[in-house]
Amino acid sequence: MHKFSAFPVHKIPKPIDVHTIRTIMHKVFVYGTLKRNEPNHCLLQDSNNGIGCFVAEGYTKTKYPLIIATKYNIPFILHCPGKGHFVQGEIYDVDDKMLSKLDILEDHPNYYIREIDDIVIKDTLSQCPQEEKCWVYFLKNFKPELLKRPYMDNYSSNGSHGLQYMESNNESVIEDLDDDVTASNTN
Ligand code: PCA
Repeated sequence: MHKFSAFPVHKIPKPIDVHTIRTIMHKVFVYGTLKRNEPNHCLLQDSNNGIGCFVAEGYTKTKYPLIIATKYNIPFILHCPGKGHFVQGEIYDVDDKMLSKLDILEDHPNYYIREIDDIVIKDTLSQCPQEEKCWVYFLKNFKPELLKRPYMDNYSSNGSHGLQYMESNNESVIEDLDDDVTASNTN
């Protein structure tokens, strides 16, 4: 062992400050099966998928139709701003790895489209409501008849609608789902 350090004590180089190595985080607003106590929430909690940290409850600043569709009873926000309700959900801070896991689950950008939208944070203590720009999974190219379904403001798989979510994770199912909700391309 060296008795004397090569550096006088006051000049010993500082170790790299690990706190300066930042992970880029993204805010995601979830309104469906990814919420707490809903069937896909475990994905956000699984550290093998990356980081998923609860931030706050919130709701969309714009009204949207939140519906359940397909034979698997999947919740969708239809991208039809101004129609429906202010949709309730939860904001999470996620890292790149978690965001790509969520994209796989939602089949973005083929099925759901992930877009930034304004979310109002629910905070009973604050006088003026805070807003956050968050990623939200929308259904954009949808069949117009989906707008005739009942609109919800707060999804729960076990809600009074009786349309409990059924898991679907193989490719034939994805094609099936496309037929159920995606508008056919007329070009
Ligand atoms: N998962 C995403 C979109 C709909 C769904 O079931 C979510 O919870 O926000």
